[in-house]
Amino acid sequence: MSGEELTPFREIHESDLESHSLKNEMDSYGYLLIRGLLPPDDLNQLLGEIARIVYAAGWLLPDRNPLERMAVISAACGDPDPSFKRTYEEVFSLEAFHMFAHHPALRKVMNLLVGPQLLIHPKPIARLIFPNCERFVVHAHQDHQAIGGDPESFTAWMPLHDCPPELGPLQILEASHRFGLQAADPKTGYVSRETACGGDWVSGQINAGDVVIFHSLTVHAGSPNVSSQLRISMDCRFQDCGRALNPSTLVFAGSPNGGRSWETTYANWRSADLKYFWKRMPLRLKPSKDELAQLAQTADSPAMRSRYARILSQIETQMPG
Ligand SMILES: O=C(O)CCC(=O)C(=O)O
Repeated sequence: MSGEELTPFREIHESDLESHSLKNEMDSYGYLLIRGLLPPDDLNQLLGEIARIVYAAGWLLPDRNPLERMAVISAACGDPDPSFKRTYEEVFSLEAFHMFAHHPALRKVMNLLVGPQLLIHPKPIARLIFPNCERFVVHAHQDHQAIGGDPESFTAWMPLHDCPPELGPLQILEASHRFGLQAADPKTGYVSRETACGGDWVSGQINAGDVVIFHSLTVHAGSPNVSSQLRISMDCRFQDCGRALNPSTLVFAGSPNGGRSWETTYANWRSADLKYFWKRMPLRLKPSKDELAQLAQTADSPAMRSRYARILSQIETQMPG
């Protein structure tokens, strides 16, 4: 379903922000669309760095300005294609990409919503969405299904350029966070749109600088990108650091050896300020280290036992003792 057919988002302008109304809006509808929060220059700088990487990968037409993001259709790829992963790793390793999740404007809103003990989850996600490829559309799901920890956590979704309906902006099932974890396909985590509980599906144009913030139980999806351009957006997650945190948000549980690590991610960073920033915070891991050790012995499948063992060993390295 394209964003054009849906009910428009409720929206708040950056100049009208105050804690009380943000919390009320979130409680009532499960999301906030804040218009004009992020400065265009900051977005353009990050967009430029990402566009250079995807241009060099051959994803964009060579005779066009990379900032136009005109896609080479024959290069279309997405997770888990190896060609996608190679380029994604370069984007993920950008210092500017991680810094963006700590942008003061984003922090200010998150402090209003979450309180002063703000934890920014350290692994933001870049969405590099080729047009006209159904298999890259993210279908309806709840982030809590994958992220775990305390459900009182929030995702901020922001395009790095204007995102009209044809570029595939986010869609939200209003008030769906009020129904707890909803039935999902165990393999994909997708929730059926036909049976999902909530109010109206809402969507519409989301401009550069706008941010959609939603609760971890809010059902949401990407819209199909039916344009000729790559859609580049990022999403990152936030919570109160006193609430339970899934340790997998701090490590690379899918990378046994030689894959991504924080050391490979940090290899070309100029500043140490954001490296392992969470180690300086009092965190409440759930499962705890002891529970991880138990799960590494008792989880149902060998794959899950190895996964827990990998999480534990990376957590022990980060936080010995
Ligand atoms: O950007 C998309 O298409 C999907 C984003 C999403 O599912 C998320 O931010 O959790």
